[in-house]
Amino acid sequence: MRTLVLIKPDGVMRQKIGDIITRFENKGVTLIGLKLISVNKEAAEKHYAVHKGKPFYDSLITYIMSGPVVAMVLEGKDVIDITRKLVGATNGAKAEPGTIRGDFSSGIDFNLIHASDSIETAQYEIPIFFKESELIKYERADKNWL
Ligand code: FUP
Repeated sequence: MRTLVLIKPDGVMRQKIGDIITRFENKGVTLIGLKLISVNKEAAEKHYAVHKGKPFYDSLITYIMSGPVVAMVLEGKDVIDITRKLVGATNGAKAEPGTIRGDFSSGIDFNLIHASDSIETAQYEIPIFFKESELIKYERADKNWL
């Protein structure tokens, strides 16, 4: 199972890349794709198509295009649920302490990170940012302990 994670421009600008990736590494999922990108309009609109027409859609598109984004693909058993738990609730004000949003975000406008919410969503989102050839297949050396 795979999921797409984006560290959004506020996360990059606030120097949280290392902290966020460390949490995923520590938890035991496998990082199989990683890049620093500028999200163009086409990718932004495709990624957020599900929110088209909602009042926050335009600001969402502006936000994701406002600076560098770290895109990654994580792989592992139950990786979607595990990742969503580590990310926390959408609104940082309500996210539990210990989660990424709970620790670093205090609102909904800038909540640092995106993570796919289902297998179908992951299958839709991953190809927006990665070619299959950019995903590296390997096993973690500590896999038997995780
Ligand atoms: P999440 O899956 O937790 O990232 O949340 P959603 O897919 O529901 O929302 C995607 C992004 O839209 C959020 F990161 C923030 C933004 N959003 C708002 O700004 N206002 C809302 O009411 C809901 C979402």
